[in-house]
Amino acid sequence: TVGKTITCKAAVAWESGVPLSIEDIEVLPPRAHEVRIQIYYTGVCHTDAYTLSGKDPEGAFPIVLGHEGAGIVESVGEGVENVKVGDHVVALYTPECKECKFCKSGKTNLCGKIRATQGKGVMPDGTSRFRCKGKDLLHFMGTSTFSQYTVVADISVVAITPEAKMDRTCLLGCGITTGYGAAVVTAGVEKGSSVAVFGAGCVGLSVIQGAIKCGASRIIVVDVNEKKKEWAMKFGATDFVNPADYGDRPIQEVLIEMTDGGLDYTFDCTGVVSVMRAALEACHKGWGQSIIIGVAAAGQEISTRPFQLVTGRVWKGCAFGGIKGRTQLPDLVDDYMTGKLKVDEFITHRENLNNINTAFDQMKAGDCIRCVVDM
Ligand code: NAD
Ligand code: AHE
Ligand code: ZN
Repeated sequence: TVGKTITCKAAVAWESGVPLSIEDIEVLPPRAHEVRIQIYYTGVCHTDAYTLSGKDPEGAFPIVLGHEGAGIVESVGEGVENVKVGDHVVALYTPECKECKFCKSGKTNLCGKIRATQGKGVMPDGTSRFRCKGKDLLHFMGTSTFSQYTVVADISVVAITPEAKMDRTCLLGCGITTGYGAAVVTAGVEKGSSVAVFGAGCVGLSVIQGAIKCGASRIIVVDVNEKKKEWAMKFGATDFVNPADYGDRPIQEVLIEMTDGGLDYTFDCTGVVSVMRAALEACHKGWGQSIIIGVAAAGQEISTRPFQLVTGRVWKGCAFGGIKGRTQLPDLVDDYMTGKLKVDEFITHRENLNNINTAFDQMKAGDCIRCVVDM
């Protein structure tokens, strides 16, 4: 198939707010510095549902969604040196070129090289590699993992050990890495710290893992879904707080009281702007840091009294946990292989590509941490 167009199945989002439809699509060969990957497994993340809903200002249609995928390199274009045919890989929605001012700054994992075209849903040369029913389909987050074959920029892919099962490693393409990295890299939680995690989905539970790795002594999980208590405790939280148990009382007040003045670190893993505010205000005066991970809908804004920052609280955020995919993801996979990082535990549901819309329904139902789709 090298150099040829491949026809395969993909879940196509023709327009916003409508379920995905399984189509035969054509996937063109990779051009220079591009890689064609056979996707074996993909996770479904809330961000896919968010873009499908039409609330993402960057969302455009028709598009092949999906950004949490693992597979094997089928072919490579001219000049590709970082991966070869047969490599087991994870797709990276946060690429790493190692050359741009972002990559060289040592201050961020955000890479600037292809961000503009990625946001427009096209490959770095401005065109698409997907065709269906005579139309071009857009790419999503530089990855489009809801297709049996996808084409990505070479900087948007990393090879990992073939020993790791792909139905697990796909989850390192977003949710798990995001939460874990937010605690370990972005916040740099110190030993003995107190931490509050708002939202115990895949991202929040992964923040717990990261906080434990850093030696946090108290980890309070806040979630409106009582069923998440068991999940939080299983991952090592020390306390669970359900805001519904406190009526109208602002939850930041409850947390400040529980912790003698507030937390060292808080994480928003909900995407709800009022929760982001509570997370910031639950931080300890003088040094508490709040990290925004959740993606809020278009038009939503955060607010607080500036006094909260004047008195030493820090508000920040991260994408992909601040993790540099090509440099750091292989080590995370190794941590998984040696039992230092939980991954299997996150998989609560499985579906085949034909039933991918069921995976979206499960995600909304509240008892799903991650659904892995077998391509
Ligand atoms: P999820 O839906 O599985 O988990 C969210 C949790 O938040 C749920 O358990 C829900 O009950 C809880 N919640 C909702 N409203 C709440 C409230 N008002 N107070 C307390 N808890 C509340 O989602 P997820 O897959 O874990 O993702 C979490 C968020 O992170 C989403 O917004 C997603 O789009 C975003 N995300 C961001 C990045 C990034 O790189 N920044 C990466 C992955 C996901
Ligand atoms: N496109 C949206 C923002 C969506 C967003 O914030 N995406 C995160 C990853 S979420 C993964 O589940 C991200 O990587 N952000 C950094 C970036 O460069 O996109 C919007 O509001 O326009
Ligand atoms: Zn995601």
